[in-house]
Amino acid sequence: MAIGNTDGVGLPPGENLRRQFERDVLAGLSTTQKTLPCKYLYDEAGSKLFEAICDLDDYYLTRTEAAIFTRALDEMASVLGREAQLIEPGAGNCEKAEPLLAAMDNPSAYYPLDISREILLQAQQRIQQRLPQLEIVPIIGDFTADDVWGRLPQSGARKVIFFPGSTIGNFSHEQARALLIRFAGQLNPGDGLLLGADLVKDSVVLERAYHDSNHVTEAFNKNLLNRINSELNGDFNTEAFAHRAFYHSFRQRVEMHLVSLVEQQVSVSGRQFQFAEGETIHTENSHKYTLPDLQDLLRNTGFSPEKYWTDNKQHYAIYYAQIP
Ligand code: AVI
Repeated sequence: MAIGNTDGVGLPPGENLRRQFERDVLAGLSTTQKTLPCKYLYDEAGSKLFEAICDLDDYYLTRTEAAIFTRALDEMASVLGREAQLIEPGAGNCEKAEPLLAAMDNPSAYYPLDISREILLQAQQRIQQRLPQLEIVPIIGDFTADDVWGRLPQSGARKVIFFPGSTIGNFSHEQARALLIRFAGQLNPGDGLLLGADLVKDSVVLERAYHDSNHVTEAFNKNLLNRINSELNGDFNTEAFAHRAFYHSFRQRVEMHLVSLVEQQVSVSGRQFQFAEGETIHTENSHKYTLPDLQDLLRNTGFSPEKYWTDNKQHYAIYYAQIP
């Protein structure tokens, strides 16, 4: 991941990433509430586990969003307009953009941004076969870093930033605002944003989604400990930690933690960390929004909310907003 630090200048990119990971893990395990940034959940094994989560019955987000897209695709395409260019931060395998691009009226370009070169290049080939006229330029990097946005080709076409998947929920409210302000900074009046977000709902439904009966989310969460063991010479015993996910209704978020089942000491990169029995490592927040929250977020970050689509249970929303 291209993270904007300068102290690893001259090192191979992989070594820079390892050092950043090490710094973040050592810092996160040194705070009173131990915490690890959720972006590190997605190594190769973690990304596969996340794909498996998306197929779970309990994890309603992916299929609910997909159903909204399927139902409203033509309407969305007409809102995006003729010859627009689509920019997708964190595009992954681009499977959500593909049907949208196919439905759009002669889109002028697609710029998927992601840290994973391989996955982007495979997606480029696949989409190019289906849409041979479309200009596709993959941009490799971390969309939360400045340098990536500077590499976007500039043209006069209308731009639409496509940010589905409820990824916005994994940012704190402050970070989400900063991110949308960054998006708005890339856009001109009349340009748009298509944003997918998970909505506040019954806590039983929410907690089942993050504590699924197939234990895939447990494996996803614990994989972070395996990753620390293999990349940072750690000695976490994954059996000595339990997966916990709960909805915090005041903060409107599902929190994911790893709970130490015993008092124990763990070594990472030669440093020792003590865990009391019951102490947790906070590994992820997944914020849930109401429709008015989303409108406020969009208005406070320079957008004018224009239209939204939701499912009949109002579990999930896709918002279209424009720069006025
Ligand atoms: C990627 N992100 C939107 C997922 C979510 O629902 O917050 C990550 C996830 N964590 C556990 N399950 C899924």
